[in-house]
Amino acid sequence: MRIHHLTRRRARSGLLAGLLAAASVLALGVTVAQPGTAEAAASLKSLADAKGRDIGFALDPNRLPEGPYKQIADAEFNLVVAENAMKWDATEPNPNQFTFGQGDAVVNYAASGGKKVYGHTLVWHNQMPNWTANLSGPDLLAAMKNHIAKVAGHFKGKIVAWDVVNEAFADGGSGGRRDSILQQRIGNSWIEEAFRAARAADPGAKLCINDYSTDGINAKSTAIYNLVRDFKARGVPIDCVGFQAHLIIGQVPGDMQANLQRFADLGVDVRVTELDIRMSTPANATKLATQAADYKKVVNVCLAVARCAGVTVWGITDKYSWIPGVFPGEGAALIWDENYAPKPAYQAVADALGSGPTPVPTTPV
Ligand code: 9MR
Repeated sequence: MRIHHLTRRRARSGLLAGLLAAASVLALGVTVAQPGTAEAAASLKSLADAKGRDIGFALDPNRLPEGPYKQIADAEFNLVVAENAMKWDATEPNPNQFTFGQGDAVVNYAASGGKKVYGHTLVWHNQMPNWTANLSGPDLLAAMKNHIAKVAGHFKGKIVAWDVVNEAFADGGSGGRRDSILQQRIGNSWIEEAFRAARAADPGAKLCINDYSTDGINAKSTAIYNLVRDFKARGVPIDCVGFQAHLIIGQVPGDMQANLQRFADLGVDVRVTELDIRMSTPANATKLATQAADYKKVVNVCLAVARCAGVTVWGITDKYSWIPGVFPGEGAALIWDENYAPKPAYQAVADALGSGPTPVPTTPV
């Protein structure tokens, strides 16, 4: 697998060379694959394109003026998801008053580079605007349906798939719903109401349910599995399941492929939606090697499941990752470091995307 000089040098000579390479990046400006050169052939984007899979990243459009951020975003990905810009608090800060500036910036950026947009997220108990806090059940249901109609309606035709509902299930072994205000006030029907509203608003978008700690087979993933099976049986619209994969080094579930496959066998697409693999900081060569192997495992899981649409990483650089703010003492979870130097995980993802048979393109049905 040909990959640009910086990455090859790091892979050959270990951490010291990596540090020197990172320093040279700082001195010379970031080296990323440039369009129009032979090196561009080895971008993650070109490798994923050849496999017919998506390689995505969570975008903060406010970072695009930062040169290396935009260079990597442009060169390495064929799919974009808004890290925060399309959430309820960002799009409807006051009742029925919509602000699409940031979301439009994400869509416009994607369109300028021919990238797909994955929508995140129509309904989530987090990042709900304050005005929803005291609504009665019927009013909250009406507000949720209006929000979905307006937001999915605004972006209609531009979104390949929406996380319609995010993180609706409880942690731990209960296999139950999360005790959110949506669940408390509307009751069990809120999830299917959301999916029906999303289908009506944008019939062309695939509709997904998304969650974390569901990457392996466990009580939480089985609860979602049962919901998808029930929706399919009753004709409630659902097309896909997202597995966030906020993982810890050395802990990729051994049954992740079997888990994704059991969902695919229900007749839905699957996708790794928010991949990052954290470690205790500071990083060292051993931890980075483990992380690289783990990234490769996750990409290989997706490639092994025919209905896995792709893998999305939850950001570009460790500089802006959400991890250290939420898990103090942990971080270094992404595939470019804080100085935008590619980590061993970058080469590992490239190796996974570049290996094995490349499917013969078929006409989409
Ligand atoms: O990365 C996002 C961070 O910038 C926000 O502050 C945070 C707010 O809760 O949400 C983060 O993204 C989350 C995603 O939307 C849903 N799954 C978990 C992600 C990490 O918290």
